[in-house]
This record gives sequence, structure tokens and C-alpha cells, in this order.
Amino acid sequence: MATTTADVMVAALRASGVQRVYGIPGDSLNGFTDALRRDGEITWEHVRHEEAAGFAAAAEAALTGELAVCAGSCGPGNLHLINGLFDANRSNVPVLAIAAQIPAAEIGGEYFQETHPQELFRECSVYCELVSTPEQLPRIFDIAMRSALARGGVAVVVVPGEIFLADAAHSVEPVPMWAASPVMRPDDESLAAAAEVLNVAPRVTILAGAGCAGAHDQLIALAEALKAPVVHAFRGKEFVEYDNPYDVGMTGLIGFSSGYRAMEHCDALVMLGTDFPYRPFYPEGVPVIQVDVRGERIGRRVPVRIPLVGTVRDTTGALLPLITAKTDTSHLDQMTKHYQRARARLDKLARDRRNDSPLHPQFVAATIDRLAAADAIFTADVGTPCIWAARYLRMNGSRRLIGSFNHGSMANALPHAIGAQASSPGRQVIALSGDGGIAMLLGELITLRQMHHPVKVVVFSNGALSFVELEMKAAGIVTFGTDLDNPDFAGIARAAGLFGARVDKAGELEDALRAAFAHDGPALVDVRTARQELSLPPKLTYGQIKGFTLYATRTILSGGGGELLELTKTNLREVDIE
Ligand SMILES: Cc1ncc(C[n+]2csc(CCOP(=O)(O)OP(=O)(O)O)c2C)c(N)n1
Ligand SMILES: [Mg+2]
Repeated sequence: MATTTADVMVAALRASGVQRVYGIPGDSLNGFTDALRRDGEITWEHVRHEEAAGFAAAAEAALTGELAVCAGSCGPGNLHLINGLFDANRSNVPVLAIAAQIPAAEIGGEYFQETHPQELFRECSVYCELVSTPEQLPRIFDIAMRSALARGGVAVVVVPGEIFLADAAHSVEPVPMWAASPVMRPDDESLAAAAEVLNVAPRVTILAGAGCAGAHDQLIALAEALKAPVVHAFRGKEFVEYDNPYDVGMTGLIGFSSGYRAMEHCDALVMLGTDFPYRPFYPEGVPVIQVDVRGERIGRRVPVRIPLVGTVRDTTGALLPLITAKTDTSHLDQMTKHYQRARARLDKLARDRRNDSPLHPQFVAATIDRLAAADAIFTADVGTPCIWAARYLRMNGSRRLIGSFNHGSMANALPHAIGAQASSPGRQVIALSGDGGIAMLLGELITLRQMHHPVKVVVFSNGALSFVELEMKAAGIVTFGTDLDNPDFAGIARAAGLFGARVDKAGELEDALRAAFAHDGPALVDVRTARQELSLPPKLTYGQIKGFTLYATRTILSGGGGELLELTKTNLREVDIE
């Protein structure tokens, strides 16, 4: 029988299948953490920085599709959650955040640790409410849980510490809640209009995103009927790329030339469950059909002729019977050939050269891919690890790839891996971390040990904020402030109780990775990788070319010629630009 409002909260979480809460305790949160302790079923996932709790919950929700929960104490405690919550909300995954607040009677008086979380979290949530009385709490809590699940995003419940401890006088049996998957398709008229466009356009290209989850068969059937090359956005990679003869790679700033080409040379574009943000990558002057469950997202990147509100699975299923199957495969053939050439060039960059030192990051990523389990969960840091993940990790329908793809925050890989491992204890979880990224939330290595999460962390130690250097070069700015004077991360890992190995030469990589993957516990492999690896966007615009030339001139003028030589040396190999 529940006795406090916090007990009611815990009972509600348990009824909906929540198994863990990520966070760090604190005075104002004590009523809640104590209720968890009394309950004994939901585990307390102790992290070392609340930001990690937000990221971990985001990864868990992305993997399970169900509610994941994090909590922070008042003021700085829950303020630390915020970046992880932005990530979760932008990824449209259901996360509930419990933000403890200072005593209600003190609000408004600049009390110790006072903030106004219901204002601070407004922008990174679909629902955010302050609980002012104990009676209000159970209902607000229910609404919050349901909002997170139904709208796919973050719900924040702000609770003054003493309210957790108040008597739950009239508690009722909690109602179980889970993510719904409604059947949702557009009206017949809209479908007919879409079919009309597609049936007359000789060359159709599909741009597929994360909304294709659970719709692989329908996607392939549509591509087959339209003889359409399928380009994907980064978040679509894990759902789109595998078992897909129509795949022509990724588009975007870190994509392939073939992905860009297929979008550029089409007579109609079909967008399936994607909100791909970069407008210059869209074709101009061709009709666009966009399918999205969130109608308000349609047309915000490119003018859309036919908006189709519905799930990709149901909409594609309803559209297919209206499509006259095409027989001309020339567009498809041209684009897939282009993709094969781009792919071959990328694979060549990942060749094993045993004496390479530092190592080429492409080789590191390709080796991780080769040695990883068939159902591994990968997480990748924003920065160049994202590029190597996008290009060298092969998905297969079982593997997963989690990243901060919409929010674009550094240091996401390790805390995402914590949430992945906590919610999938039997699976291999591999974090591809940058040396900047790992340092930013380094304390979470200790979480791996304390919580017995056997995550495998591979650090791409390139001694720099390399991705930023690329951006600076492309903009014609001399690189500045991007050096990283790194410690021995493997040594740090060992000191924290992890398995740690350092790799300086390509020939040492495979043994080190095998040992780390076989280790019965958390492990870190610190790989010294080349700093300057060219990973340019697929289409070099005039501005970018100008930028590079400008960069070269400025670097020489400012005495940085050595660095330029280094860049040339490392990159005087084939790259995937045309
Ligand atoms: C929290 C945060 N700070 C800064 C940035 C800007 N930024 C994007 S990538 C990057 C460099 C990442 O460095 P590292 O982790 O070493 O990866 P690398 O690109 O060197 O492989 C930075 C600073 C960001 N995206 N997020
Ligand atoms: Mg780096």
C-alpha cells in the first residue's frame, strides 16, 4: 500500500514496466530515492554527472521504444540533465525527467539553489509542469508519462522535495502505459495525388530516415516499384541500409557523393520519415512528396507538393497498390553504380597497413565493424567518430546505432552506451569516442565499473577537436584552439578499474580489440589515430573550394605551413569527392 506521493510515483513507473532510473541523489530528491529503495524493484542507475543520466535515458528509450527515466536534485542537479534531455527530445524518444525543486514555500525568494525548472526545461520537452500540491502529483505524473510516450519526447515533472514525502491520502491503482503504435495513413485523395506524381516522373529518388523503423519491407517494395535509388539520412542508416539493393548511401555534410547525386538528378523526390535538415542538399524544382506522422514537420526543409500524414509503414502500404510499376532501371542503375564506386573508394581507405602509425581512423572503424557482434549496439561521438560510424559500420537489422544525430552534442557516445548496456545487459555495446568527447564526460568510465556495465570504449585519439578543424578549414579559418594534449586514456581506464589497452600501430589493433571485446567487464582501447583525415561533404561548393584555398594561404602567411604539409601528406589518397 502506497504511503507517500513518491511511493505513488514509483508504483506508477513499475506498473508501466520502468525498470531503472538514472541519476544522482540529493537532498530535495531524497523522498523519491528513498521510495525507490523501499520498493527495491526499480534499480537506481548511479551516474557521475546528471548529463550522462539524460543521455543514458535517451539511448534506452531509443532502443526499447518505451519510457526511460532520469532524475536530478534541485538547482544544479537537474540543470545538469538539460543537455541530455535536449538530445532525447530532439531524437523524439520517450523520456521522463523528475526534477526535484526547492521547498515550495521558498520559491520566488532567491533561495539556495533556486532555479525554475518548469521554465528551463520548457524548450527541451513536450510536457513540463510544476507540482504545487501533493494531491496534484499523481495526475500530473500520469499526464507526463503519457505525453512522453504519445508525443515521443521528454516530459519533466518538477517536484518540491517535501511533496515527495507527503501522505498519499487517496492513492488509486496505477494504470499501465506503453508506447502506442496506431495505424495511420493519409486520405485516399492525397494518396491518389501522390501516385499521380510518381507514375509520370521517369526518375524517382527516395530519401529515407528514422521514420522507416519497422517499415523495411514496405520501403523496399516501394523502391522496387519505382525503380528508385534510396538515399538515407544518418538516423535512417540502421533501418534503411541493410538488405537493400536500392541503397545509394547517405547524404548530408558527412555523406557520400552518390547520395547527393541521386537527390540532385531526379524528377520527383519521396521523403519517408525524415526531417533531414540541410536545405542545400535537396533538389530544386522537382515535386516532393513527404510522409511523416507529424504533419507539422512536413515542408519545413523543402517545398512539398504532396504532404502525406501517416506512418511510413501504413502510408507506403496504402500507396503501393496505386503505383504503376516502372520498368526503366536506368536511373537506379546509374546511381547504384555511382554508389559502388564511392563505396569501393571508401573501403580502400580502410585498408590494413600494419605499420601505419598513427592509424587511419577508417581502418579502425572497419576493424571494429568486422570484429563486433552481429547484434552489437554502437554509439558514436559527435565529431569525426560519427563520420567513421556512418561510413564503416554495417547494419543488418539487428545491430543498432545510437548517436546525438539531431542535437549534435559532443560526449554522447559513453553515456548513450551506459543506457544501452543497462537496458540490454546481454548485448555487446561499443562506444566510438573522440578524445575530446571522452574527456568531456570522463567520470562516466567510473560509472561503467561501479554499475558493472561491460561497455567497450574505443577512443579515436587524434590529439585534436578534429571535426572542428575540418569546419575551420572549409570556412577558410586558420585552425585555432583545437589542440588536445592527451593523457594515456588506457592508463586512466586501468586506474578506474577497466581493462585498458593502447594502440600506436595498425598491426596492434586487432589483438587489442579482440582482448577488449572478450574481456568480461568494461574496457577501453585508446587508438592513436591520424589527426588530418579529409572527410569532406560530397559536393564541394565554390565557397568551400575557395575556403580551402583561403585556408592554405592564411596558414602559410601565419607560419603554419608545417600543418598544411601534414594535411596534404595524410590526405594524398583517394577521397570520396568528385
Ligand atoms: C557539447 C559540445 N561542444 C562543442 C561542440 C562543437 N564540436 C563539434 S565536434 C567537436 C570536436 C570533437 O572532438 P573529438 O571528440 O576529439 O572528436 P574528433 O572530431 O577529433 O574526432 C566539437 C568541439 C559540440 N558539438 N558539442
Ligand atoms: Mg579528437
